[in-house]
Amino acid sequence: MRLIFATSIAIACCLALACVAGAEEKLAGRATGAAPRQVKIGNGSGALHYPDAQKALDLRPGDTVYIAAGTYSGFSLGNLAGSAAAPITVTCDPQAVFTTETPQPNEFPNIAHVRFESFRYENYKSTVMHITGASHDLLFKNFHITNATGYSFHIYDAAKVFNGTRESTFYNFKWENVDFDRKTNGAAISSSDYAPVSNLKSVLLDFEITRCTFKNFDNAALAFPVIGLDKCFNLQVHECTFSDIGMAASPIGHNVCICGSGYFKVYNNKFTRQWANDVRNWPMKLNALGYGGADAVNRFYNNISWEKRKYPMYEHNVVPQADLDKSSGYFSRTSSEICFNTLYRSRKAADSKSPYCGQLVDVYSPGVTIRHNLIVAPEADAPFDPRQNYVYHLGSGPQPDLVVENNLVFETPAQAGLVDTVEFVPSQSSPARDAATGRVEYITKDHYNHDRYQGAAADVGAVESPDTEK
Ligand SMILES: [Ca+2]
Repeated sequence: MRLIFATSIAIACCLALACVAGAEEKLAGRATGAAPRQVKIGNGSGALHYPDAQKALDLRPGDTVYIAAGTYSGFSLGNLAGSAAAPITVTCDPQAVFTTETPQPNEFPNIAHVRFESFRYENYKSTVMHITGASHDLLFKNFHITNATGYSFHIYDAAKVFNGTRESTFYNFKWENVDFDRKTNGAAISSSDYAPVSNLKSVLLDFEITRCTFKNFDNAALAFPVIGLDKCFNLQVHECTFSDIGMAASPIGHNVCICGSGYFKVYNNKFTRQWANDVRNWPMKLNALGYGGADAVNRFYNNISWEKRKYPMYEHNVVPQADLDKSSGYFSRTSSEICFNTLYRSRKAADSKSPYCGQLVDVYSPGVTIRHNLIVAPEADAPFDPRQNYVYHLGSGPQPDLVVENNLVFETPAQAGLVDTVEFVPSQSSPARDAATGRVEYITKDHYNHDRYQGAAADVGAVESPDTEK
């Protein structure tokens, strides 16, 4: 990336920064085809407020906005569009940090083809970004958010109601290498409005969250998920780590890592010491724009979960028929496929006020397939009972279209033949080795992105052991 600082602009900018709060470059309109440039904003303190950024900063596709070193309370940026070929980048000096003890507006209306990179929020008692309007094709990369409260990324606009067009949705959002550490009272990434799914407000398409870490979440009063996305179709969460996700006392001690309605692809993640479900999904597909076909199903695979407390890894919930009936035919139920996961040492929640249920999957509605999962030392706080079903729990009675095949349960890691409970690799003599049958066509790699089908067959569980015969 070129960092262009026309000399005269840079000098003007530096002079302005010396004396004017929130200084910015004011430039005459540039000729079409002008080289991309960098625009520096911020004078080291205060809130950065650019509700009409394109015009105010004279930005064109390919340009970069650079936030100067300093300590800022908030950042708002609206009405800004790059292009698919030349997105606009908004980035920070390594010595720039955002901190606040009071909620900030931080509004981001109508932003498209913008990449936000290298942001640091510390002791941030506010929403980081509230995204509204005609916003799409956004990247959030290399964020470090510590000791934050509230919704950090809140993508929600009550005025945005789905009418069958892509333009009436939020689409193509991606978070990459975004780290959260210490978080209370609000989801990290959320669209939830707690309204019925049928209201068609703020439909989300093609969201991706990858290589992010979420740790030390502790919601004191209400149970907030880590990621809470409703009416979200084709959410992909992969290669993320969730750890030490805390409890809420009300109504019962629980939490959720990834929660919402729609259909999600959740794979190659690690979950540990979380109170409750890794995924709790209200399964729906969208009968429009290509989100209602054969791939419009939930897929949860190659995940490892250990020291999980209270609830199953995956919960397939039920969308109320009344909500589907009110969705103008746009929403209908879909299924879930839970394959090749490893579950180790699920545990009771010490302060839980409701029954403990530590199976792999909680099934509340039809259409669940559970294959090739490895369960080791289930319910670590209770004696192992070989007659118990540790694979699935029927939370509201028997369900049709339930397929359960070839899952393995062992009392101890030694019996499962795991090399260790750090990497969870089956040893050469493990009964999980080559114990899968056939192939799941969309699963070609294991948890560590090694070939899924080594040796005579795939191994049961998230990790494929190396084929030493090669
Ligand atoms: Ca194998």
